[in-house]
Amino acid sequence: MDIPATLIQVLRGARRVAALTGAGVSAESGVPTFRDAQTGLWARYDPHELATPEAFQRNPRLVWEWYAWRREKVAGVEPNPGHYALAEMERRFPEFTLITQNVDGLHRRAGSRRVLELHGDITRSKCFVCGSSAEAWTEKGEIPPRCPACGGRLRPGVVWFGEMLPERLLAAAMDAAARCEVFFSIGTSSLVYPAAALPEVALRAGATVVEVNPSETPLTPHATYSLRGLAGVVLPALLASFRPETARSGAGAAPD
Ligand code: BJW
Ligand code: ZN
Repeated sequence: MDIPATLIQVLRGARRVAALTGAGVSAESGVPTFRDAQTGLWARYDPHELATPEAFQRNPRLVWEWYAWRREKVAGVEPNPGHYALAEMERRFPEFTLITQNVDGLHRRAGSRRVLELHGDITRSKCFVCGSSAEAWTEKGEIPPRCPACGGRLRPGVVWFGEMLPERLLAAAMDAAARCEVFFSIGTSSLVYPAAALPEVALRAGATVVEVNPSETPLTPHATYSLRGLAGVVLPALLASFRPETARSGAGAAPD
């Protein structure tokens, strides 16, 4: 993968960098994406029947079981070179913000220490009624299980269509997008808002916006660079192509 020389130059001098990831970054780990043909989860299931509060109210058992199946799938996969390259970027740039729409926890498992998980975490559960998070509950065979605090039904700890994103996380992501010099949009179809607004914010603030995706998205015509390829190939190549002028020292620092 050839990285444009002008981009390498920008990366060498960059101090504030932000990256937004989507389902595509986990595709090479074997986690199906949402909208890709054939392997996309939602090619087989209608997302609107599964990932909304209304769907949960209509058929809580179906939705709970779908998430249980996905949770199991995620537990059986490993981070890929794309996740590891992003964990390395956190060590290389003085200010690096990783923002993900993914709920699979693979960035944390790859060693990224600060991750803004905008759409939640599939391994967590919370109460549909009182909102309290539930780590443990008494198994009574009921699906979904009941909230230990109020007896309401438990639901996955993710953000569904029509729900607000965690305010503090979204504010931090917007701030990083507005302040960064380089913004990466990796493995996302750039269709779901408000996450899809983040590269728009970065562009308006004058950042260099780099898209990494094998396919075109609504962001492609606006991106400063569009690197067509798999995240697990492009991101390690990017990392190998530059050395920031202001690399951090200390444990885990990049070797020279
Ligand atoms: C590779 C690759 C490889 C493949 N390497 N790449 C403005 C206009 C219109 C509508 C709205 C609007 N603002 C808000 C809305 C409504 C809605 C929305 O955006 N709808 C759009 C569809 C139009 N947004 C919301 O409801 C959000 N809430 C909100 O806005 O609250 C305020 C509000 C409330 C009420 C009314 C109005 C406003 C919440 C959004 C929550 C999204 N939740 C989900 C489910 C999470 C839980 C779960 O996992 O089940 O999040 S939906 C789903 O989409 C999931 C994803 O995180 C998200 C994004 O998908 P992503 O990651 O981009 O995946 P794909 O599959 O779409 O794309 C994969 C890409 O990877 C492709 O491009 C491939 O080419 C690429 N790829 N292999 C690199 N190896
Ligand atoms: Zn409750």
